[in-house]
Amino acid sequence: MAATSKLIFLLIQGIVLLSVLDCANAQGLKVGFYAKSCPEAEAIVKKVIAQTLSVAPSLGGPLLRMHFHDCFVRGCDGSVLLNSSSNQAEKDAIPNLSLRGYGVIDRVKSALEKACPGVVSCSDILAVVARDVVVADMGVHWDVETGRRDGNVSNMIDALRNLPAPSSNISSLKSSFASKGLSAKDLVVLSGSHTIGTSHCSSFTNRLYNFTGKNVNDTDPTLDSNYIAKLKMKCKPNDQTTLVEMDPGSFKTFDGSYYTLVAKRRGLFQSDAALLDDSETKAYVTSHAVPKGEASFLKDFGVSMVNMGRIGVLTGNAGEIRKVCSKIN
Ligand code: HEM
Ligand SMILES: *[C@@H]1O[C@H](CO)[C@@H](O)[C@H](O)[C@H]1NC(C)=O
Ligand SMILES: *[C@@H]1O[C@H](CO)[C@@H](O)[C@H](O)[C@H]1NC(C)=O
Ligand SMILES: *[C@@H]1O[C@H](CO)[C@@H](O)[C@H](O)[C@H]1NC(C)=O
Ligand SMILES: *[C@@H]1O[C@H](CO)[C@@H](O)[C@H](O)[C@H]1NC(C)=O
Ligand SMILES: *[C@@H]1O[C@H](CO)[C@@H](O)[C@H](O)[C@H]1NC(C)=O
Ligand SMILES: CC(=O)N[C@H]1CO[C@H](CO)[C@@H](O)[C@@H]1O
Repeated sequence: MAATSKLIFLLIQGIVLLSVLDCANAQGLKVGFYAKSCPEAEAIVKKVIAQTLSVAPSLGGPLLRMHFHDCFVRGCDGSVLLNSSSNQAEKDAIPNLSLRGYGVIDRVKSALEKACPGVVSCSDILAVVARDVVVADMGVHWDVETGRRDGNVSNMIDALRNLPAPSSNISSLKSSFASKGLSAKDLVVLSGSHTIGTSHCSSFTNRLYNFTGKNVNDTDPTLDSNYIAKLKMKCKPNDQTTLVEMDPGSFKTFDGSYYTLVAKRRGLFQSDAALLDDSETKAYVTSHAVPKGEASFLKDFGVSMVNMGRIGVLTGNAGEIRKVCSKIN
């Protein structure tokens, strides 16, 4: 090959390579994956979510949380949506007992199947829904990568092993996130999700009663004692049903007030309080516990959600596009 034609060949190769790298990350996800195959996909999701939240605003929290639970168990592959069949599915694991909103995902899926049958995966629906919930709750928009495909396995034991408990300390939270390729910054940023939604008393009553196991009146010293008194009025020991706003007064607004609460030792879970036990996560909490900290949190949140949305994804020919989100094809 003559020197010039060889150079041209290398140049073209370089351009092809660059354009491939440009629109897709290493795992084959990209923003606008459905632009050709289902151009209305994201608009359809947005519309169903807006309609849903206008009549049932409290579904925002569970719908955002669902993407987290999906991604931390077998990767973001829609496994959280599968019903139990021969085995017990993730849905039946204890941390999942409080997940709601499966019917909303089914409605989104039906609308998408009508527009573009067999094209949009259930795992991508969860990722786009999570973004739309945040936007609807007055958070900020980020571009969601799509192109995930759905897995065909869901089991309860995986959920129990992979989802961090609300009683987790900082070292186990950091190692849980690290095992998914997420950093301490992702941990502190994504925990900011607790600015919306509610929790069952049972997720934190251990901090209010018999914390040390010695005396029924022992409480968690890392929780503000005035706040303990308020929480005790709402939550009696062994209460399994009462719901408490995690960010009282603004639980429907996706803002930075989570960090103000945590800095005041009013984070609801031990996992929230634990963010003060590591220098990096603590610095993030304190520097965002001020009004001007909010904008940078909202920006960071989109970045960390994209990171979370890449965990263990199936792309290309792996997995399948489920027709119904609660069962494999
Ligand atoms: C860092 C480890 C985390 C722990 C230990 C944790 C734990 C919990 C617990 C125990 C609840 C209350 C469930 C209930 O009792 O009803 C909850 C609620 C929630 N979590 Fe987390 N979470 C963590 C991280 C995340 C992440 C990464 C996200 C999203 C990206 C998230 C989003 C939410 C939302 C939106 C709610 C409210 C759900 C509702 O309104 O029903 N959490 N979390
Ligand atoms: C999965 O379970 C839900 C709730 O029990 C039910 O409404 C739905 O129809 C089930 N899906 C399938 C495919 O059986
Ligand atoms: C953190 O929690 C893990 C798991 O429960 C435990 O093994 C570890 O000893 C705890 N670390 C500290 C510093 O308490
Ligand atoms: C407090 O916790 C200890 C240890 O778990 C338990 O043995 C005891 O029965 C509890 N006491 C009450 C009043 O719940
Ligand atoms: C717990 O506190 C209540 C109310 O202050 C008190 O009546 C009770 O005696 C205390 N119980 C114990 C075991 O200290
Ligand atoms: C699940 O998916 C894998 C890989 O895509 C495939 O080899 C396997 O046969 C599937 N299992 C079922 C039960 O569909
Ligand atoms: C979504 C889901 O499966 N929720 C169930 C969790 O467990 C409780 C108690 O067993 C059920 O009532 C919910 O339907």
